[in-house]
Amino acid sequence: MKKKSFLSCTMLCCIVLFSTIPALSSGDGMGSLNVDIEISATALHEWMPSVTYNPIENEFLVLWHTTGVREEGGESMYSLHAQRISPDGTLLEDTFSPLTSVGPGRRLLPKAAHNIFTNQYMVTFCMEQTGTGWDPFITLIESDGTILSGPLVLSEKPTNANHPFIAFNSTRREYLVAYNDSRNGEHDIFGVILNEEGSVVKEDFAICTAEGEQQNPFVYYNPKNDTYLLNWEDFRNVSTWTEPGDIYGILLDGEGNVLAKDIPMVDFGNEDEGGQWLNNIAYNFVKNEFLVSWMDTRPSMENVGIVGRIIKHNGVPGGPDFTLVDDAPGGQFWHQALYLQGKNMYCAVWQDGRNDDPDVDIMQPTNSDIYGKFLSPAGTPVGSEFPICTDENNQKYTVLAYSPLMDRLLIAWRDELEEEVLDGGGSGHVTASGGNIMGKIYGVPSFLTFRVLDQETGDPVKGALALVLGRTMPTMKTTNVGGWFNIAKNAQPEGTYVVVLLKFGYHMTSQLVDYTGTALQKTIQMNRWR
Ligand SMILES: [Ca+2]
Ligand SMILES: [Ca+2]
Ligand SMILES: [Ca+2]
Ligand SMILES: [Ca+2]
Repeated sequence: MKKKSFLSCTMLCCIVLFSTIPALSSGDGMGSLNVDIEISATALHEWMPSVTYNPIENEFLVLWHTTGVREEGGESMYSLHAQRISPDGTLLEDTFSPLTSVGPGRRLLPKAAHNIFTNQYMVTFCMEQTGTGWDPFITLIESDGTILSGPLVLSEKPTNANHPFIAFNSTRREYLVAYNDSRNGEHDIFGVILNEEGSVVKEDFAICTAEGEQQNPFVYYNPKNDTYLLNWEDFRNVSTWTEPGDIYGILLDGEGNVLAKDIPMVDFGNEDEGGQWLNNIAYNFVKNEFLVSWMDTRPSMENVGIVGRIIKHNGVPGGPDFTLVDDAPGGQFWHQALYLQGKNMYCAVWQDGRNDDPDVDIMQPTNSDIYGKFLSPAGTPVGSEFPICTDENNQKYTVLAYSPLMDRLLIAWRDELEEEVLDGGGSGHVTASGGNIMGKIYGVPSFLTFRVLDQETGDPVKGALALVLGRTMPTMKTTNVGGWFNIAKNAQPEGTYVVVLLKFGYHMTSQLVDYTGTALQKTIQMNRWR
């Protein structure tokens, strides 16, 4: 043991020494890796993808629902589907369904939240049942897609619940699911808190029951304060959701109690107010504040654009709202934004009409595309907007998730198809059309990606120090919660490298690897002291 300790000390001294050497010049940047993925292109009509990143397995989960090409009320009409995707864009195993069976009811809008403690996903969706109509459900699945429990109905009322959204509470190891339903007449926002086994902790409770319609809740969990920020489309000031509404929000504590109620995220009552729909929330871990954003039709916009606002951790606006995306011709709307840890930037992706016929109705586009941009923590542009998909016809409903380990985004969307047989309904109030789910890995290429596992248990070894030495400056990394570390490609010369791993309680481990110019991917096992 003494000899090992001496070796470890020597290594640590080396690390201290090496860490004083300045870093190499910048390597390949964001977007140098750009991989197109056909996620699902069956004869069914694929709709509305959602994407979740799993830091334990270092992979993405994409969920969607399908319609069409089936008998009315038949077994698999409106079914749910899932696909695991690696950070290099490889489809992992086959598509699977997060439901054990498919009944006669239609089901749609699946969204997942990942639990880093159990490495499971809770999936929420809406399903149509005889007697009660649309109800919100959850199901619990393993990271490999194995179904553990569910479907469990969260609220069974004949009130057309819809637009479910889910967030994981990493402090309490619970989930909050929010949705809208009309048990009180017009749509209100309700929620349920569940534990990580899928049992209800706080039964179906009212989140916003203001006058008029409130719908389409978005939920973000803030682990620093153990709070949830929600926002939704709010039509308290108009007669229905097709008229120009607003975005309101609420701040809840970890138990679901109200901390700040009726947060008007967009100011109502000014001349330039316009209509707001399609809300989003991103969370800046460093500043402990939120970027909320939405589609906006205010008269000062060129056509339709995206507007955002900083909301502080206590629910108070950090300043006035500002234009996030509006520079190009045509409409920019269906969007998602998130914060990129480590980069200290936001990324937004959206459906863009700049390449479409200028006279086209925004709701009936003929050539919409997907674009993206990076933004500073204050919401100002970083670099120029970049095209993500400008293929013929319509690309819509774009979403994204981020792997901080790989510094890569998975961006997914629906590619509308004219040639697919149009048989069967659309998706809710959305017009029927054929389509597929397509995607892109957009990010930074790798030099080396390793996963470190305990030899005995096979569990990830997190917090291990990894030192990579060779024909370039030494690089030091720490393994993440899944035992992974990754080094970005940075003009490393081909040749032999040595990877040294250190962690208290484990024998020092080293491995020689040959780098031939293509990304190295390996698993290393570490042995515990005895
Ligand atoms: Ca209401
Ligand atoms: Ca408004
Ligand atoms: Ca297009
Ligand atoms: Ca299809």
